[in-house]
Amino acid sequence: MQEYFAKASEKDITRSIVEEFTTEFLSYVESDVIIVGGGPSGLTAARDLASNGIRTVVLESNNYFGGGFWLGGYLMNKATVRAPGQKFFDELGVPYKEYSEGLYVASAPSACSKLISAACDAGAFMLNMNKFDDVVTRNGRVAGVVTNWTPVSALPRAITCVDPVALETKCVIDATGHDAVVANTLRSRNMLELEGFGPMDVPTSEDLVVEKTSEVFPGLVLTGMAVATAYGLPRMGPTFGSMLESGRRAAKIAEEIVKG
Ligand code: 48F
Repeated sequence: MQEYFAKASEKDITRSIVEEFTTEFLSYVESDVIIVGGGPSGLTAARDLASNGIRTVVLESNNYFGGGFWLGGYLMNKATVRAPGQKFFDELGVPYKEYSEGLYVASAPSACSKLISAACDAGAFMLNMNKFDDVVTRNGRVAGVVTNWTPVSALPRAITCVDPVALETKCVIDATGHDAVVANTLRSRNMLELEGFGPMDVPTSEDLVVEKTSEVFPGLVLTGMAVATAYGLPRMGPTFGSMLESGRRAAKIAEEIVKG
């Protein structure tokens, strides 16, 4: 047999995976910003923050990043944005067409993969298969997240006493979509009120999601559909401009928090 590949063997491959992962993980046990949820809003925030030199973690419970951005709606993979949302397609180099005046449509896999790639290239630490479990609070502020490997939550009850670990940070962004998982850990303790999202109204929802993107609790910023859940805004239709714009706004707010 002609040897086509280099001689690295199983032990070298194992060492490279474990050492590279743990080295990176250890350097992000303390970070500037942790974004929980790697959908369109979270990834946009990650890209903006990391490109400005802010040490950023994206914590995602799925194996894949992208959230609802892989599909445009109704299981059909065309992503729409209303103007001026096409500027994000321009920035990412996503081909698109103007479907009607001010309404733009692109391949969702193209847009989603380019956004994931942009967040990685900007230098965010991408931590997938990690399920957010709880917040860390200190002196009345959100100061970190408690996380565990996602498969732990699927273990039988008899062996679920697998303790998680915690990561410390200056700011957490809840980008977990409609479920607003991070904000809900505060709501369940009566530390925060969440109104729950209302019926669909795309034009109203898009504007308000961006406008209401904010720090809802010291150290906790909401972005994307989590904003609608918190403020009782109409649910979003299958369009993404406000998810991307809200992510950008969340990044600005988080950067101000980090810089004090
Ligand atoms: O739902 P998702 O795409 O959130 P988004 O950025 O965008 C919403 C749109 O996709 C769409 C819409 C507007 O067009 O209505 O729904 O607000 O992404 C949320 C991400 O959070 C992850 C989840 O897997 C997904 O990738 N997530 C949810 N719970 C957890 C989590 C958790 N406990 N820990 C970590 N990640």
